[in-house]
Amino acid sequence: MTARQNSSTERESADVVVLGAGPAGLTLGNILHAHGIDCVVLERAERAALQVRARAGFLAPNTVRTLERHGLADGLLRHGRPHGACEFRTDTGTFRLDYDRLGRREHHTVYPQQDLVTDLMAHYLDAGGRIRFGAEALAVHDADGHRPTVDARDAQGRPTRWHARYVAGCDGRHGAARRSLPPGALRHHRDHGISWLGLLAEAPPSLDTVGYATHRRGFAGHMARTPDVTRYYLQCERGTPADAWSEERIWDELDLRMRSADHGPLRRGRILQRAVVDLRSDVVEPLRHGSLLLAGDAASLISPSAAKGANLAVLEAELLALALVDDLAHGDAAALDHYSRRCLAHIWRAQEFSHWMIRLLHTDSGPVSGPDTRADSGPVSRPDDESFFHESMRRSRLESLRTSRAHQDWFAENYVGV
Ligand code: RFL
Repeated sequence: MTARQNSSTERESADVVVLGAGPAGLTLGNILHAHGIDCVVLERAERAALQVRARAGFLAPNTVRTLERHGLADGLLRHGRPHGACEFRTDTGTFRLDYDRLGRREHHTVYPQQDLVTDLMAHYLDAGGRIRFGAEALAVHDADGHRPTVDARDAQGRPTRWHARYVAGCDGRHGAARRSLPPGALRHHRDHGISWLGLLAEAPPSLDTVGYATHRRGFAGHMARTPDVTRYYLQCERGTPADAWSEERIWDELDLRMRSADHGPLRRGRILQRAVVDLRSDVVEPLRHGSLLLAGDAASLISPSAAKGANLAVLEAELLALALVDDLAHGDAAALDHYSRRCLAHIWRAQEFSHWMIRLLHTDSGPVSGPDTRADSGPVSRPDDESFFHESMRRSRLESLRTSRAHQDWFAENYVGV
């Protein structure tokens, strides 16, 4: 349904205009479309680019169940791999937690985010859903009323105005939804002051677990993605350009921090992608502003330390979709009224655990960028330093996780939970 508005602006409409085709927008679009709700997804990127954009990969059991409930889990059930253990390598020793035998005895499913996005797009389009690729949302207007509009630019650069009943802002951290929030919206922001060099290596996993290494030179992490591709993280100094380190230096540093001398060398390979991630938390409150509703990264940013971002996005998208169906198909607005409060409870719980993980995994002394001249143990700082106090607490937290079954159960429950 397209009409000319004024001389050059296309005018289009849908009951729900979804901004962004990431895990949040596509889960939402699929559920709405399956319930007969008129919706469209506006996505700035082209389809091919979305299918190779590697990000998260650990799906929580709740995420899998949510996608299963809506017939969206075929690919991940066929190709995803169960994962239920992590290993902590520290200067006081190494220990492994089989979290699938602790807490709720649940495991992750490893399935790369770009594969999930590819599946969700195919499912939605095959069912007759509308996505406008190359369409960038610029601003949301009149969200305080019942007829919000979205100004967008289509793939050819032509201005388009979308008329909607609701706008779902699933366009991530820098999207138009966040930019269009009214002045009263709160943003709770925390910069953890820590940066990671996120790497995707064309190399088989070197451990059969997630690997978390705390080291005086900084944190290093290992996460399986596929049998041939592994994600690594290396803590780096804030402001480090992503291409500052040579591949050889990256692998040497990973070997050092992961303590390969004790555990065997990492399986090296070409670095396929690299990006610097500044660890930040950011929560918008509330998530509903009249007819504009936020989900996924647009609603809250969470550091990747506990693999929660994509999982929260799917969970929120389902809650939002079902609330919109209640309202638009059945005239019942109660779930929509509670949407923000319900999501924020999950978001803050995930933020708290992610924050706990950040404090567990980073020493005050790292990251160190020069050559390694110090031994791998011994005092990190003088006993009168504040950093000594923090470091002692961090070590105590690790020791408690290593030895206390109650603490391990708590960890397992939170690690797989959203
Ligand atoms: P997404 O996936 O960012 O999707 C938002 C979509 O909106 C589009 N978009 C717009 N479209 C139209 N108009 C505009 N103005 C638009 N602006 C943006 C974008 O092109 C995009 O397609 O958000 P969503 O759906 O909320 O999903 C959230 C997850 O993607 C995110 O939480 C995680 O991927 C975070 N994350 C990671 N999480 C983990 O748990 N483990 C990881 O290893 C991990 N690695 C990562 C990550 C996020 C990264 N980014 C965003 C910097 C690595 C990276 C590089």
